Amino acid sequence: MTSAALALGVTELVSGVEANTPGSIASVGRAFISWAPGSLERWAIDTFGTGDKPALLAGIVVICLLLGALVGVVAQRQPAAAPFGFGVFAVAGALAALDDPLVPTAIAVAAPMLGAYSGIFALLMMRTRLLQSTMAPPAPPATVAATATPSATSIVVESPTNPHASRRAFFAYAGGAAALAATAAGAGKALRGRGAAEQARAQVRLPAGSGRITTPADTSFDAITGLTPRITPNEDFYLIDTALLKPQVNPANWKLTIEGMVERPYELTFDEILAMDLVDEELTIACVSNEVGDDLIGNAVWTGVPLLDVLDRAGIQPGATQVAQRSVDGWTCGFPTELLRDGRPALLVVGMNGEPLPIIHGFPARVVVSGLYGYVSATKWIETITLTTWEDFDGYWMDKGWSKEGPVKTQCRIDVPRRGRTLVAGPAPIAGVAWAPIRGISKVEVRVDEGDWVEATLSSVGTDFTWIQWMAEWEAVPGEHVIDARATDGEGETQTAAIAPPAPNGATGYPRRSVVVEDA
Ligand SMILES: Nc1nc2c(c(=O)[nH]1)N[C@H]1C(S)=C(S)[C@@H](COP(=O)(O)O)O[C@H]1N2
Ligand SMILES: [Mo]
Repeated sequence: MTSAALALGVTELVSGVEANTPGSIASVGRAFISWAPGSLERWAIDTFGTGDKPALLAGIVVICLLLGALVGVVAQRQPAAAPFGFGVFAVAGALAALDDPLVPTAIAVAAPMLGAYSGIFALLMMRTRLLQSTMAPPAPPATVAATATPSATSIVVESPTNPHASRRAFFAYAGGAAALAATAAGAGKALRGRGAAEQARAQVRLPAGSGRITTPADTSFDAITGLTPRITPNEDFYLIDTALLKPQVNPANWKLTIEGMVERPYELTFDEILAMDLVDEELTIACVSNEVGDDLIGNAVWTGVPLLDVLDRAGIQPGATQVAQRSVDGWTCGFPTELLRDGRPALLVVGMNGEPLPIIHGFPARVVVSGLYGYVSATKWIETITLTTWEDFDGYWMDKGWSKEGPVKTQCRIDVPRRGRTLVAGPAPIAGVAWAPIRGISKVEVRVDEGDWVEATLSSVGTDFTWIQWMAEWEAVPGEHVIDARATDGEGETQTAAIAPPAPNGATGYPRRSVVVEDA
């Protein structure tokens, strides 16, 4: 087990030699996520979720250590098990790393190999100690001097021969190897996160005034305790992606390539993007896997260049019906080119709520397209935009049970009364948010205990591209109640009551809140 830890540690150390390269453990995790069947993958992303997925990484480490322990036990009888067992590990690790576009090939191969070599070496060394400790009677003192070179053979020859000494030596070696493993893993981590991306981000200056809400800001609804604020602060913004370790992109070594069915393929540096005409758009984006009533949705002021400006510079060819995108970590998606010309905001984004794009949200640049779920449009850490045809390209989620087109469905959420709160009888607000980006919201209604629908008051909001806050007065009477809500979009279409799960193209049904009201 210790030798397996050493193997992992050395592997992580070697892969840390190149800054910002994921370690093999992370690559295995990535491979697990992307090779898993769609449903399991969805589960893993939702469960390990919205943070950094440490649970998955810890799980991989524990499984490796347990398998390592097994190899150790078998190797006690059969030393050949050591090279065999670790060899299998190394090959699996290398395959996962080779599949990871963020890992250079040399490191993908060298890191697990050196790791495995360290593991085998440590295991065989400890095995020798252990065998000697159980050997009786003690063999005569070794005649080969302890000055022999520290190779595997010399260790066998110059070993102490007293069983107790051997046992002590075994534990000393095991302890030493464990300490070395921890040091190596730690050093690898430190090397990797040299922070070039974070430093570069700290130096980015967006145009003065970026991130301001451009339409009249009615903040009166923000006073309702528990109601979602109109603008989602960056630190509260939902986080969904397949990346176990967020790509650390140094904009100095990055460019965006525009290629495919265009007249003049070209590349844009980060500075060139910043020098273009940047605009601010307040836009709500949502994840297709958001359940009714859940919070994989957020609203921010995005600063960026209209995507059409970027693509027109390359000259889009007439037959190019799909805008395909790829991130530095190999994630892909695509949407119909015609959506760029129907009036919806579609941006190459560099700023979020007045700040440079946070690393976890795609620094240095990402795409945001109003009215489309993130899985078909919102590439973070974007690297390539390829104009192609609708038939010729399928994005990452396409063969995993999700629809090729991903328009955001009309939906609303009840925030107040808050979940799990007991109310006191009397006036109580019912409030929440509603969205139907690009169509806008014309009406929200609520009902209590499946009674008559009552129209809620809408906060004033300037565009059809954001969610709106809504509120209704309610005289709460003692007892248990259920509250439902439904939204109607700007085209007069009311959201459906039919319950559907997120797959393949977004959950439907009315949001419902159960409340208990006590006597005043
Ligand atoms: N590179 C990359 N970009 C990605 C994804 C991803 O897995 N990798 N996930 C997409 C999905 S499914 C969503 S919903 C949004 C979420 O963006 P956020 O994490 O900034 O909220 O990012 C999109 N962009
Ligand atoms: Mo998503």
